[in-house]
Amino acid sequence: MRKQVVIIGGGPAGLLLACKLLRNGIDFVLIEQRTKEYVLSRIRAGVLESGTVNQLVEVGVGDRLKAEGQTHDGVYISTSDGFFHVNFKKLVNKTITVYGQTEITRDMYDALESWGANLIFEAKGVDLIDFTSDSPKVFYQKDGVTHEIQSDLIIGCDGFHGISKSKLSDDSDNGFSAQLPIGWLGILSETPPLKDELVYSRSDRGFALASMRSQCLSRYYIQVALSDLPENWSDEAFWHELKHRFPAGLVENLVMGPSIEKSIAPLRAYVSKSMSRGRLLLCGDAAHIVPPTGAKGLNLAASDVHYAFEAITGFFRDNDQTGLENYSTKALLRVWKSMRFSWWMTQMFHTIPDRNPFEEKIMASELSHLQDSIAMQKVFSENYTGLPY
Ligand code: RFL
Ligand code: PHB
Repeated sequence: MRKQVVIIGGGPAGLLLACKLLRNGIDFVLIEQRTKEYVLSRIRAGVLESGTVNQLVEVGVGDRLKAEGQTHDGVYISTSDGFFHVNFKKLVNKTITVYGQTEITRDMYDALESWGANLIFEAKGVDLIDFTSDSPKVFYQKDGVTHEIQSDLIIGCDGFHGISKSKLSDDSDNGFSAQLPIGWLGILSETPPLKDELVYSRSDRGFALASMRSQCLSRYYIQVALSDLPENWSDEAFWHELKHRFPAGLVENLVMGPSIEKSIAPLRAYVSKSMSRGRLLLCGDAAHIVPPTGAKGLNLAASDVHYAFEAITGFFRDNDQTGLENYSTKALLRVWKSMRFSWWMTQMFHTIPDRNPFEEKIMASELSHLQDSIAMQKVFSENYTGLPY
């Protein structure tokens, strides 16, 4: 098989790029190692920046998002003393949209299938070679048969555990990373959300977040030790702990119910030194992982795709390689700014075991500064709603 582009990975990054290429007549194949059902069952992101929403709408997959996504003007922030609201709309005239990653992924798969896109599922043993030459190749196995695809470009959208990331350098140390000794225990429950908008909480017992997917589907998280396991937490224990991480006045009307999903996500940070090598470009979690505080992961995948698409069209339309050469520098600039924000929010909201009492005081003071200063709230709003591309 010969294609202009091979996309490896069918998560949000790979799917968004596929939609863009298809709409612009660039011939591609997307190969995903799992089944579609498996990809759709992963409960992850919930908050979209306007840049992400705009891209989805522009590419023609925004109808359900526009109809069912909830626009939020701000977020609530709760402290040990009470809570306050940061109003993005008023401060920076921007909003966010609450719409699940599962739904975006479903919308993009539905659209791509109806447009007749070339999608290959359950591709095993994926490997890529010759990407520093003009004719890179991708191999995969399906139903016991090995396939070879020759292409002009390979776009690695295969997440943090994918193969593409390992191809970027010859040594194993390809990036900058930090691991926190904590994770987020998350549950999904068919109950109305705590409030009309998200509530981030810093408490003496650790971080908590009240999020949502719709008016009858809530997503809650509490900070736990990295070594903890979901099976250690009954629903009762989860709700009990959650209630103790918000001020009493805020949770008196909390509606509790059985969890329909329960999992722990580690809090880690990783940024690749480079996001490209020759004819191989990385997008999304394949190139970086941000801690979930601030909801930047999926949104960064979308901004990477925006830059990658510019480079790809420049290459095929104008026969110009400059975009490919500049892709990594351009994308990394925005990645590091989002990482800075996520890292700062993570440090400010969590109690981190190896931090000393002085450092805890400084972080509590960051939060009270945010509460008191309109200038700080403006900076927060600008970052939370998404920096420009
Ligand atoms: P994905 O979603 O991991 O998709 C990669 C795909 O590649 C496939 N794959 C391969 N395919 C072929 N060959 C191989 N060798 C392959 N290896 C892997 C995988 O099966 C998979 O289908 O990466 P992508 O597309 O870059 O998307 C990134 C986002 O999924 C991620 O950043 C977000 O989910 C992060 N995130 C959030 N981001 C937000 O913007 N807003 C949020 O509110 C938000 N909340 C979250 C989150 C992530 C969380 N977890 C579980 C880490 C909340 C949580 C709890
Ligand atoms: C979510 O709803 O899953 C969510 C919301 C905000 C975050 C992270 C995750 O910062």
